[in-house]
Amino acid sequence: MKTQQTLRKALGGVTAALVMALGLTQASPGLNLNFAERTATQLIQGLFAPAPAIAQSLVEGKGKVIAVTQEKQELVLEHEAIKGFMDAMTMGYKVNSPSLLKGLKPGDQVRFTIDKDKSVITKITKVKN
Ligand SMILES: [Cu+2]
Repeated sequence: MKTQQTLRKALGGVTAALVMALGLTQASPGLNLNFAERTATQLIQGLFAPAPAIAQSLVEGKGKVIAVTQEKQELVLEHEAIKGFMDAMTMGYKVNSPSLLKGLKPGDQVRFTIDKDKSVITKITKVKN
């Protein structure tokens, strides 16, 4: 495909530039060129790697805090429907860190992110009522 060739050409240029930049920072460029080239290649691959599976399993929702259960690291939320995941309901949900519960109290309107794979809330922020 033509676009792929163009992309590859462009990548080659970027790699070469990175190799030079990394090479210049090395004390003995000759010895470390392989290292620089490898590092540059890894950087490039990282840029074009598909998003990790974790990112795809995140869903966002909106709702109201009903209860905060610090000792169980759990929130009870009355939430709106989350498209493709859950209908509107009231439910208890674990948080992945107790710090997420800090400052939350019943009645707070919140936006939250759920990791579907791990079944935990990974992010929660208060919204103004
Ligand atoms: Cu639910």
